[in-house]
Amino acid sequence: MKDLIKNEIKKYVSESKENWFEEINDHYYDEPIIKFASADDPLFQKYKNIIGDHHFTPKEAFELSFGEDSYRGGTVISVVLPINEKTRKSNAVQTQWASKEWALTRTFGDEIVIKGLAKHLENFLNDSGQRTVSPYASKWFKIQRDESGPTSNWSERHIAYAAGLGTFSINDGFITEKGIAVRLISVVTELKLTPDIRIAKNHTENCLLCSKGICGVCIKRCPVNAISKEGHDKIKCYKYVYGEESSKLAVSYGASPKAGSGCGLCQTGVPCEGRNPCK
Ligand code: B12
Ligand code: SF4
Ligand code: SF4
Repeated sequence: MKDLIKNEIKKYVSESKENWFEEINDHYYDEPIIKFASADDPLFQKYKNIIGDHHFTPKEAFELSFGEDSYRGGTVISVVLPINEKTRKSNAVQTQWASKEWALTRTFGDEIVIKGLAKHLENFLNDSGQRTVSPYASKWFKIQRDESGPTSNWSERHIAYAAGLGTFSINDGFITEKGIAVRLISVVTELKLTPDIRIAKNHTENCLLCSKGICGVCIKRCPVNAISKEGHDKIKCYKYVYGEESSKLAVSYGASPKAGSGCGLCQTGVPCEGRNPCK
């Protein structure tokens, strides 16, 4: 069953017209990596302390969609979507703002491809008789503000960490075997599958600065000094990534003003861009 699910996701990414990016005559996202976590993994409960009480466990996410007492255990499926190399290279030469390709990926890749894949996987499993929900595509998904910046009630990076897909970094970005320039999506299903094993020794193992004390290239790449050896200033980053200039730039590129241009300079032109730099 795991192979069937993986093949369905890979087929969607390679064949769906939504993933075709005219601007580069190639896909928005390359072949995905897919892993599985038990919905009862105790780490999800620990996220209530690590992230905050507002962050839902898989059980809560499932019951928000299928009603109280509907949960009988299951699996969280997490997917890494690597950003196309042509898009990555276009952003790697930028020094202030996102490239056109990066900005169009932010609008169309995120809103159409990622949401489309989430709905596709949800429908595929529901049609096979396994109740499934994609938090990102559900009505209850929310981003709120706390004192350190925006935070959601379903953090895809924490879900991917639980599934053993990689680790966080000094700039908060999630470094996978296909690097940091990726997007993430997940679903919660009642289907019970063998979980993958988390091999990372800690939650920042794949970052050269966090684990070996070297690198720091992303610190120099950030145009607003939102990254330091102490970590990532989310409010500074948020103001830049979603500010007025970013909206105007997005419109000039033909992207959505609400999505903004994005930035991602800390995810491109860095040693962890397309690979795990610690390997
Ligand atoms: C809100 C948000 C933002 C906010 C805040 C980001 C943040 N750090 O939380 C702002 C506006 C700043 C932002 C910016 C960007 N974002 Co954004 N954003 C989100 C969103 C919607 C929610 C994130 C969230 O809930 N965070 C929760 C907080 C608590 O996470 P955190 O503070 O990073 O967590 C730390 C602690 O938990 C700590 N920790 C301490 N102890 C322990 C112990 C353990 C065991 C663990 C696991 C962790 C841990 O480690 C973490 C890292 O320091 C997600 C989509 C989603 N639903 O997940 C996308 C998402 C995170 N964004 C993404 C991207 C691509 C971007 C941008 C590049 C913009 C762009 N598109 O050009 C920048 C990159 C900024 C950066 N350096 O990471 C991608 C990330 C891809 C990746 N490889 O990491 C996501 C996952 C979207 C997606 N679907 O793919 N984003
Ligand atoms: S550029 Fe270097 S310091 Fe920054 S996240 Fe990547 S590996 Fe870590
Ligand atoms: S997304 Fe841009 S502003 Fe935010 S931390 Fe990365 S480089 Fe800095």
